[in-house]
Amino acid sequence: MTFSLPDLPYAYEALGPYMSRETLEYHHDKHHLAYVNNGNNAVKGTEWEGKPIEEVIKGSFGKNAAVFNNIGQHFNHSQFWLSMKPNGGGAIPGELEKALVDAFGTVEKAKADLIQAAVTQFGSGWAWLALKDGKIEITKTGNAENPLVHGAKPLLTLDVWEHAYYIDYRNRRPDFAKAFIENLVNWEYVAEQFGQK
Ligand code: MN3
Repeated sequence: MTFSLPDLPYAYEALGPYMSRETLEYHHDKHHLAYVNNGNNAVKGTEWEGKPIEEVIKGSFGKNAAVFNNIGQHFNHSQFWLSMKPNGGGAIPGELEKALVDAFGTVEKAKADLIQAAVTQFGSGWAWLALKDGKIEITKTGNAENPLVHGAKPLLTLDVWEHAYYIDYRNRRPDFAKAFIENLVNWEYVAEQFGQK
């Protein structure tokens, strides 16, 4: 069994004007596809061939850079597409909203902390809302790293590699992070992930 590129859960134009068709064509059809293809090649003949994705990621972390980087990026991007929806950002489902208030004081503070994590991740990487030991946390990781290798479950995934925003925002990563939080996040998906804790 090999890994395959998931379809986007919305049309290419659906996230405009916050994320363009052109960005999605490059990001999903070219960048993500390359991680899938390179990951399948890297896994071939290793102890991780045919294993579930989370097992591949946790097992290859620090042991096999080609496997970890490509399969990690496949996982991260799959989560990223699901973390967005057209007309996103609105109301947060009750139980998740309560958990965010418990963890960060206010929803606005949680959003601000997430934007701050995205902006301060130096170089390529990711910002996350994750669940660890029953608690919601905001983290950032470099390159392909993700919460799985730190014993946490990703709830919300924000790609801050330049390829995620350069076509639409050029160097303005803070504007991209703000647009993601305010206009793109699929809070129902995040709540669903939180509910499965
Ligand atoms: Mn990316």
